[in-house]
Amino acid sequence: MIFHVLTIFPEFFRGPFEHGVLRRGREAGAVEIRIHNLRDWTADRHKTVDDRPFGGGEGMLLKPEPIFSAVESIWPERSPEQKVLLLSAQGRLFNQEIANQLAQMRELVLICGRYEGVDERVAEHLADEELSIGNYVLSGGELAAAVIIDAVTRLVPGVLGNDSSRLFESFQGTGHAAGVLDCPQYTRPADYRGWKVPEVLLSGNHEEIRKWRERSALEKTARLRPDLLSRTEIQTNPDSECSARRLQS
Ligand code: 9D3
Repeated sequence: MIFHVLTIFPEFFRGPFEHGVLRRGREAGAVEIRIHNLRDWTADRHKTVDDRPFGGGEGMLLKPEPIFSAVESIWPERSPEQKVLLLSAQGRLFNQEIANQLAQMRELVLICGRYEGVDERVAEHLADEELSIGNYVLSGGELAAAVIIDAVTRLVPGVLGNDSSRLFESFQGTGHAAGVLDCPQYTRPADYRGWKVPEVLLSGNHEEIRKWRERSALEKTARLRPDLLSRTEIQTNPDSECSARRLQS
């Protein structure tokens, strides 16, 4: 998989891809990340990438010409396995299902929005998808591009040593089994500052551990992510056993 990133801050991407899964993916030759400076596609002496909005208003917008020139020079033609993504606050909300779909592509261009936004003709006539990573205000698309590259890279075959988590998540729309969060997990020491690991986890009773994990995962989901449970069918019986099953979305 090749990721092209189009940005006015190429230096921003010095760090994020040098660690962990992203670094391994690149070293294994499974992914390649090419950073492109938008200013390289300007035609004027001042390398202008922005301009004022027609109709008035605060701030500046990214102009269309350098963005179209860059994408058209990276890909003179486009195949169905090459997608252009515009990262903007107005985009469709990125999620695990979109990550799974993007991981099927051969090559992606990620256009990082900046200032007050991007001339709408980029969204209408150049990008295949306009994506946001969440309902909060960022100062540009660079962090969003890094988030999407991380989420997609770990789904690319040959990036994770052990395939199981990758395959598992690719069956789930959200990455949460049956619409439930992971259960709380503990490692040593068994007593840290007087905060003790739940006794059952030290008991060696695998059936009791399984029940505790299922119940505590449901409790935690209800507390932190009740939205996930609205799509989950929960069954309980008198020995306080419970199980959750994801309903069809
Ligand atoms: C008048 C409201 N504007 C500023 C408060 C809207 C606005 C313009 C430009 C909000 C954010 C931005 C810059 N953000 C992005 O380019 C962006 C983004 C985001 O802000 N949130 C979540 N995902 C993304 S992806 C790109």
